[in-house]
Amino acid sequence: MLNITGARVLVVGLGLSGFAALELLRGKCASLHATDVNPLETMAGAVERLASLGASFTLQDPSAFEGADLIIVSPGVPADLKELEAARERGVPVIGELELASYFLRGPVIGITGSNGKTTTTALAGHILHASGIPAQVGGNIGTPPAAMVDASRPWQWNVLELSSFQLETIVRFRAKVAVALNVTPDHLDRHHTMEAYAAAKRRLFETQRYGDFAVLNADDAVCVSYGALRARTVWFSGARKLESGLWLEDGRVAIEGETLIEASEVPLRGRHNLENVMAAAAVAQIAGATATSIREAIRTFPGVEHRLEFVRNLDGVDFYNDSKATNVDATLKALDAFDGGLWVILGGKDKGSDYGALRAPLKAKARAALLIGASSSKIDAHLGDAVEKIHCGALERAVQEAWGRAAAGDTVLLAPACASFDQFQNYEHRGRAFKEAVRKLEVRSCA
Ligand code: UMA
Repeated sequence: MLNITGARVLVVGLGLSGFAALELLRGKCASLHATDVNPLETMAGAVERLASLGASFTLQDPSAFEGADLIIVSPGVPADLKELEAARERGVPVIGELELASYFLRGPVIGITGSNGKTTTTALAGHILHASGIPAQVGGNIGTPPAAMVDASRPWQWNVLELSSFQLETIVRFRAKVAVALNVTPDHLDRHHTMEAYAAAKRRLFETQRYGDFAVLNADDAVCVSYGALRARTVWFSGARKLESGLWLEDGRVAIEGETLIEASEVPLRGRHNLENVMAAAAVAQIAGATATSIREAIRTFPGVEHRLEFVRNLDGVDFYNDSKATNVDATLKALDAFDGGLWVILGGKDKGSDYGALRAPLKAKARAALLIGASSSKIDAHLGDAVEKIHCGALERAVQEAWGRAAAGDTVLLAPACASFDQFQNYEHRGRAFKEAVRKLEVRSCA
């Protein structure tokens, strides 16, 4: 059991998760301390918030970690930071914010992970549960830190959590009654170093499950299949073939145990990958008690999620789509898969150690040009070779203008960058908003 009473607790990272952890711990331990690589004064409102929490602050250096009895890390803080390794050697427990929250969160957890699609699936699962009258709150990597969900949690209410490898890497006791893995493809290799370590971090979600729990897994993904060999009862789904049991896509319809759940044409989201997300969310909702009828109705009315293949506008016959959340190569492949052709694809940003070679074939088949932006432009250029015309634009707004200047009616301008945003933007939301702003500023081209 976690010993908080009387402990001197250090919270590492003062973003959403760090502050949520501090709020949760207020009044529960002997003293609260915080550290961050950035000076407190550079973070809006942080001085006042820390003062109101009665927490002290030290800029992140080895001394900040001295004397702590318990260390809570934010998801963005590498678990192998040398100060954390040293603390573990001293016998100091180091846990993540998710693990901390799990000690206080009431109600069962639905944990949804995967390299791509987890935000859409989490939002959709929450939408179906709400529409079905099943009490649920939604949070995690999607935006609300688990620690900030504790107050509103109730024993009879589901906690639907989007979970990243960063959050799962350090779990010990945290357990999901229903755990979902959508797909596991290379991502965050700058943080996890190897694909094996990345897959192992996500595997933790299934390792802490018990008999009687459920695992909802993609039957076509080898890593997800490997998670099925653990303790939980597995519900499989497939976007590619008929299964013996579970959910699959067949003759243009989503089927549960062979019975039609919904026609694919009724799903208001583009792309086959979204049908996989629909299957996973439907499986989760069914386990939580939703009926096929209410699941179907809720899917039909799902508004989608901002920055995920989000339709922005049609101007002069040219469609603009914002998939700023496509922060890795696999997500961009899925976005390309959702269109037939005529694409002007905006790629680039902060590289995460990715290989962009897999984009060559679909770009050659479907794209009129790749518009390259940000720090990874040269690397992407080299990896794409001569598969597609490449236009170096530097900034996002310039790429939008360039694409608009050359696109013809029927074409699509797609932001699906395959990279993180941090070289030019605060985060992918900021990048998505900047794209939409640039698109809104475009004006109809006058006929010559
Ligand atoms: N920091 C340090 N030391 C370090 C590294 C970071 O002090 O060694 C500090 C930074 O200076 C900053 C703070 O840590 O002040 C940020 O902490 P954080 O990166 O954990 O960010 P939070 O604001 O707590 O947001 C986190 C998730 N961020 C990451 O995992 C990087 C959010 O996911 C999540 O929505 C939020 O918790 C609530 O659960 C974002 C994300 O990009 C959307 N996630 C990745 C993804 O989806 O690919 C995993």
